[in-house]
Amino acid sequence: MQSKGRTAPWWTGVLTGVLSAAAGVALATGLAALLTGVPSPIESVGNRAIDLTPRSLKELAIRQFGTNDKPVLIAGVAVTLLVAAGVAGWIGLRRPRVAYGIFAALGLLALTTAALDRTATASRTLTLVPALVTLAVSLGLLAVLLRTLELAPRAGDDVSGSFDRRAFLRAVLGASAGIVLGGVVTKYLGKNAAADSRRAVRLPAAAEAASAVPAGAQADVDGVSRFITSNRDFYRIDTALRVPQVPVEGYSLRIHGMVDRELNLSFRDLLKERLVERRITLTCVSNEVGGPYVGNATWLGVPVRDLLARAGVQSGADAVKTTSADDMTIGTPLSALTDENRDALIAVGMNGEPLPLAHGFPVRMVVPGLYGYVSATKWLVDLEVTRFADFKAYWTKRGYDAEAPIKMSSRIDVPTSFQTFPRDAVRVGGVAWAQNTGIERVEVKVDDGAWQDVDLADEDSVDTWRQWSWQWDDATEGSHQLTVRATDKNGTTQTSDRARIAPDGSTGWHSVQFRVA
Ligand SMILES: Nc1nc2c(c(=O)[nH]1)N[C@H]1C(S)=C(S)[C@@H](COP(=O)(O)O)O[C@H]1N2
Ligand SMILES: [Mo]
Repeated sequence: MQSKGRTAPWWTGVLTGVLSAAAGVALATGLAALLTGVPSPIESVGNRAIDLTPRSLKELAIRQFGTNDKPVLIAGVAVTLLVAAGVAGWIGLRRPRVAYGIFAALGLLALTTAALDRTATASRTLTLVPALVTLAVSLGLLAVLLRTLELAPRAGDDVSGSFDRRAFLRAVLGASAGIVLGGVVTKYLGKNAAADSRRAVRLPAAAEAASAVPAGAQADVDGVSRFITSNRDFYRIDTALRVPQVPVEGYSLRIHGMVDRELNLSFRDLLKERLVERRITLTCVSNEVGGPYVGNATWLGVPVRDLLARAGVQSGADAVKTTSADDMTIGTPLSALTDENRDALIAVGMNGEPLPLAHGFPVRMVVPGLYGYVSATKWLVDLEVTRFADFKAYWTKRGYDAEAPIKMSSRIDVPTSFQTFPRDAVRVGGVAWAQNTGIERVEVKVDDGAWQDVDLADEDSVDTWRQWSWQWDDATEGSHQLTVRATDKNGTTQTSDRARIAPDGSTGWHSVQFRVA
């Protein structure tokens, strides 16, 4: 018998909701970690959020959080869920049915987002299991906990009642144990089939190795980027909350569409092809002027044009649509892939190693001169020869241009913002790139002074960035601004017009404030 208008304290309800949801999600996350290609419920909700997020918000997230946008999104989803669950539990003290309803709705959200999750590579049925576990565990715990909170009349007291504290405590401990178990399984027992597979890969030597990097390619100024970006430092941009797991066992690349002969190549088949090594500077369209989303690596791979020639491209095709294991679609002009003067690669190696998992293991595409979102498909599984008129790629649907050559740009690495130099040692430097065309000239100016030519480091190739350095000999004390601009080998100088990253890449000059003391 429950006395009217009285319930257990509000916080017991909140705790009930939070613990029930957290235990359900934690156990499901542990389970997902044991299965290959099955996202956890939080990831599936996050993945859906990524695909539904308007472009402007994505740009904001990248600007605000950089490559941390993923942990921030995961935390956002988790906090929202726990708040909703806490409120549901609190309401449940008076109206248990409403609480069950809210939990059922959250479970339904988990189920739908799992069903729609394009990053899942396991079977649909398996993909739904974590969401079902979440639903069952959370609802079950909610029911158990809410029952322990029902008020029973105290002996000799018919006005107030009390709930069964021992039973409540037991249930709280049970739910907490579920959370700990899920966490431990996720952290220590989680499988990564792709990591295991990668460890076993031995790449053959290149049939055509890259030439040595020219000795003078690295600008001699402390703090300027390394000419070759290490795999660890290489920027990462993708929509994958969790890196897709694509073991080489069972891997196959399908080449089809407007071709005479469809090809299906296993990872071993690819390694038997003529592998060439090329240094290529990759750039993201999301790179703001002066931004970090650019990197230069040595890639090992099969020239795409070799495979296209074997497949036999039919007339009328003007595009290649590539698809990744996580269902990212990317459209690339066919001409860029068949161009004899630019080695577009189906890459398997990066800086002497198999591709890192986050950079597309086991196979990705790399095309000199095109922004990543129109060329650099990671976890590549499907290549279709087609026409631009016949499809829209992921980012094209979201307002970015279908074709996007990398825009010439230059960046100041030294000084960093508000760095202070002694007057006799104002040495600055950075990088400039104009893939496919090459950098001819870089100039800097201090404040509103005249443009001055810098020292250009040696060129490696037109497809790699070029470093530069400059010394300000008659430096004056005080605060200054350094600005840089580049000119390519066609004689075009970087425009000062500021363009935003959408729809086809930023423009403008990079400036940095510094001090001379
Ligand atoms: N599967 C997949 N491939 C992808 C992307 C992605 O989101 N998913 N992002 C592209 C973009 S926008 C860029 S700039 C490059 C970045 O490659 P990196 O992370 O190895 O630097 O990958 C491209 N390939
Ligand atoms: Mo990108």
